[in-house]
Amino acid sequence: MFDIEKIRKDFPILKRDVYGKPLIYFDNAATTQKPKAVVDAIAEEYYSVNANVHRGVHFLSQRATELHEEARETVRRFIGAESSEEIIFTRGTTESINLMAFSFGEAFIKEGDEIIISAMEHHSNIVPWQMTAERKGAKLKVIPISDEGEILLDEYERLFTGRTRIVAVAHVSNVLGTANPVKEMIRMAHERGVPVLVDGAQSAPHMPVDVRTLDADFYAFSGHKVYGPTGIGVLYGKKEWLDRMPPYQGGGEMIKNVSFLKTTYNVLPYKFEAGTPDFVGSHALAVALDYVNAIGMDNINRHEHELTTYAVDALSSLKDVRFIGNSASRCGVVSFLLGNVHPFDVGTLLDRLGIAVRTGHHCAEPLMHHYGISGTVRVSFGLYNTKSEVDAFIAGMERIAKMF
Ligand code: C6P
Repeated sequence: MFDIEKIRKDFPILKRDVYGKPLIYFDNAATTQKPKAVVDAIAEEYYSVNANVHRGVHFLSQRATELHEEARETVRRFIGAESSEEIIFTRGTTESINLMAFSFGEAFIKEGDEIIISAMEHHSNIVPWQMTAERKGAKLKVIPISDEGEILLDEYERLFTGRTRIVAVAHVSNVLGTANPVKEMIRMAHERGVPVLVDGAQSAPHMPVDVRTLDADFYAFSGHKVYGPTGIGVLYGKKEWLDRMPPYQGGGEMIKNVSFLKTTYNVLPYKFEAGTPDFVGSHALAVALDYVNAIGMDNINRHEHELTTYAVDALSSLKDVRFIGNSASRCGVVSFLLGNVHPFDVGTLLDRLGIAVRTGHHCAEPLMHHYGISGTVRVSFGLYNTKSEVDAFIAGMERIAKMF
């Protein structure tokens, strides 16, 4: 049962006012609010367990290590990976992709090789690859998209050559909301022996994800977007790839033996986890994943889909609203412009009504160039949002439209 009133009670922040108005939080693609269970887990671990992991023989260290490794197992189950060796804890999606761009780049990308990304990528899935391309003398190729905001699969297919080494693509666009056909894209890449990294920052919070069904070689997501804490994220990689990739950073956990002559590296996944990991964050992330699992990712997906359709229909009835992205597969995100009104003005006026939305380029400047705009107003839903919140937002938009 998806009991929205019960769910909302789990998020203390939703009770607060902003400028004397009840908070309506529609900026979930940037970060989600945290259920009490997650905040409590963080406090509880600091109050009663805190000790460094994998280092101590003492009770607290053993217990902290257990929680950290249980969290890895929870993540493994959440994304359907085969082994917890394939789950690397990072600081978030950005660090996961940087790890990939560096380490995969070192092992497999040479001068003249090619990397494929799409026109709708977040900067975090563009810049690390540009850096690799620069370092290695490789070339970045970009999959074009339609005006509806969908990947053009024929064009994608045409980009492959004998020099293609990797495809890195968003599962769901943080601006357009488009859920890309990544399973099909992975199949097409695999036919040519090319691995695929899926940027799951905007899919992990909104839909059931099974990396083995997708056959994704790599999948990255952030804890803070899936109701967990900031500062923790995940890179999933198939063992056969990770085994062949060099470490990303040196020190601490990633080491087996050190001498001044030669250092040997730890086994997976520790080879990629230098220094003290965010063991409190990993446990709190697991609590967040247990929380969403208890509600059911299918139920969350259905609820958010209803809200998205409802919001799109209501916005369509307003004069002068232009949607940026209009894919049938839209998932939890609606971007739009109101006539010639600057997105920043719309966002500021909505804010005064207690409604938090994001405005600007959403860290996807090349996508803005594609549409010839400088930014959008973006509404993004989470599991606790309601239709009556959407009604309040539409009423706010009607007022703003009249003002201009
Ligand atoms: N997008 C947004 O408001 P980090 O910051 O590492 O947790 O996630 C980066 C990232 C990578 N890929 C996609 C598709 C994303 O949406 C994001 C983060 C936020 O849209 C903050 S810019």
